[in-house]
This record gives sequence, C-alpha cells and structure tokens, in this order.
Amino acid sequence: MTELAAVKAALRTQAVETPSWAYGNSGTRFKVFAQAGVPRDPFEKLDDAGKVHEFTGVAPTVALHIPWDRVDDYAALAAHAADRGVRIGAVNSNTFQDDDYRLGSICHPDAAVRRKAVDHLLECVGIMDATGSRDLKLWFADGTNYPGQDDIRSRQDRLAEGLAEVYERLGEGQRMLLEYKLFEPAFYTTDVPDWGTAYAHCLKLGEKAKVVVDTGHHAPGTNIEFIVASLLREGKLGGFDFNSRFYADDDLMVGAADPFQLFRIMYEVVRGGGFSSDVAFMLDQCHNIEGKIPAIIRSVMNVQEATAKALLVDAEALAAAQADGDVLEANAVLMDAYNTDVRPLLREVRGEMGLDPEPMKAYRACGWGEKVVAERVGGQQAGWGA
Ligand code: PSV
Ligand code: MN
Repeated sequence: MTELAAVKAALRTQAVETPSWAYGNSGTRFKVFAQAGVPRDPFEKLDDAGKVHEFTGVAPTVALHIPWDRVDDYAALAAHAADRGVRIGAVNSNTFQDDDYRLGSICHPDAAVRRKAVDHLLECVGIMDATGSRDLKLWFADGTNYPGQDDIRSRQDRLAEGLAEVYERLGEGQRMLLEYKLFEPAFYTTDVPDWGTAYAHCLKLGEKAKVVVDTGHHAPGTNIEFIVASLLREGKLGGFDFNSRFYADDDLMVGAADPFQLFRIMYEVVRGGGFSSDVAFMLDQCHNIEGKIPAIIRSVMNVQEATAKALLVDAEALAAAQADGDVLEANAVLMDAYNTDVRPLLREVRGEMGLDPEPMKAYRACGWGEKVVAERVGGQQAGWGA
C-alpha cells in the first residue's frame, strides 16, 4: 500500500461518536434557546444521529446520557439505532441534577446519598448490557465551594470506594471511563480535577478503567497533547470528549477555536498508536445558537481534517530531524502537514466510500431539516433535564 493509500484507509475507518444531548436544546445558565424541529425523545435523537452518519460516514455511534435518555425498553432503543445505521456508544451518567447532590454524589458526606449515586451508576451498566454499549462514562460534579467545607482526603476515599463497587459490576468487554474537569460547578475543590487524580483512581481500579480527556476541561494554556501522549504511553487513554473553548468549558464545536491544538492532539494520538486502538473519539458539545445537525456534521469534519493532517506528518523526516537536533527542520515537517489543505483528499475519501464529497451541502439539500421542522410539532422538545 502506498503511503497515501494507507492514510486514506485510516480515514475510512475513523469513528467519531456524537452525543445525544447535542441534538437537543441547550444553552447557558442565562437562556436555553429552543429551535424548531429538535427531537422530542431519544428515538428522534437517533434519527438525527443517523443523518450525521449517513452524510459523514464516520459517526457510527451515539452516546447516551441518563436520565436524559431514559426509555422503557433499551433493547428497542438499540434496535432503532441499528435501523438508522448507528449503534449506542458510551452511556454517560448524571449525578449532578438532583437536589440530593447539593454536597456531591459519590463523594457526598452522607452514605445514603452515596448509595443513591452508586445505584445510578449501576443502572447505567444495566443500560450498557441492554444496548450493547461498551463504555460507562463518568463525570462527577462533586467538590466543595469553601475551605473547610468537607475533608478532601475522606472525599477521595469515598470516591475510590464507590468506583470500586461499579468497577466490579462491569461485564466482559465493558469499560469505565473517568473524566476530569478543572472546576465547575464546585469552585474551591473538585474531587476529580485533573488527569493525575483520574489516572491514580483508574490505575488502582484495573485494566478496564481509563481516563477521558475532555478538551474543554483544562486551565488556559494547558498542553493537552502532552497529557494525551502520557496517557497513551501508560495504556490509560480511554477516549476524548471533543469540543472547543475560548474561556472555560464552552462546549463549542471542536476545531473551531484552535484547530492547531486539535492537530497537535491528533498527532500525538497517531504517534502513540491510539488511532488504531480502542480510544473512543467522542464529541461533547452544545449547539446553543447554531443549527444542531449541521454543527455536528461540521464538528465531525473538523476532527477528520485534523486527523488527516496528523496522518500526513512525514514520520521518517521528523524522526531524522529530531535525531539531528535540527529544531527548525523538525518544526517545519510538522507544520508542513498542518498547513496541507486536506479537503481535496477528504472529498476523494468520501467519494470512495460512496458518499457525497460535501457533507454540509448534501445535508442541507436533503430536506431533513425542513421535514423535522414540519413533523416534530407538539410534545416536549429534548433538552437539559428533559
Ligand atoms: C461536564 O462538563 C461534561 O463534560 C460531562 O461529560 C458531562 O456528562 C457532559 O459535560 C454533559 O453535560
Ligand atoms: Mn465531557
């Protein structure tokens, strides 16, 4: 296989998971803007996700968020997904939207609240069983607002205990992905604030526990690709929650704010063998003011473009320049790949996959947007907490 053929083959096998919640209404803490045609239940979210996959060819799975996507019959939900050409991806837990969780969930000082949180996580594993999902994705809003509010060490002990119980419940081939976030909603301490804390817990839990890197969950200036390289090196990178940020956890379209950072991340993924491994490439975004389906298609394409550029890095030339200590040449090799316009290559790849080379235009022309606006009337639109 020529090098270009290998790059194309890799691009054809790419899989970007889209989040069910990105299809529903969302907003800031100031306002949720409702959009016409937005899904009213998890089944309609899968219909939309099916369209994203139909036009991109590389979005075959959809992440659920429980309880937002709670249904009576999860096997029926999985069958509906299959009908639309997609599968259920990670099951995301939600221990942040209940009054009981004011002081935390799995780290709460009260054992009864901890029990409730752990039971919810176990429910999520049950949903994984019923839908064929591989990954349980955990993010905890737990933390404190004031010095002295609770004991930092005891909260870590409670976290370890709760995670261990859930870990034991995982079946064959199932994984636990632990996400960290610098701050928010807690402002003084956060119980899983960084990759070091997530890594330490995952290491103790075992093979099936891995870390999730949400690109919006770091302090400004953090070198995220270094974290990616380190986790991959340790075999502990479970996946990504991709999005863009200008300030904090902005949840904007991936590749919109800093495409160069996305390229640097994808380069470390390729370099570390993560592209062909079981690393999950998920989006975690909210489309508050823009059309949701086109924004998700654009996001998938942004990941594809960064990946194509990363795959185009001349690894031999880079290694030679690095070995020679040729700083400028090494940097030039990387920048050459970054500065390549990969859009023609991706159009070719799509053509070879039997897709329209221009997913955004093809989606706009297909009439799905107009159809759902006309048909999805009545009922309650899906959104945060819905
Ligand atoms: C938290 O900010 C987060 O990144 C977690 O992944 C949540 O599950 C997700 O956002 C959706 O709110
Ligand atoms: Mn996330």
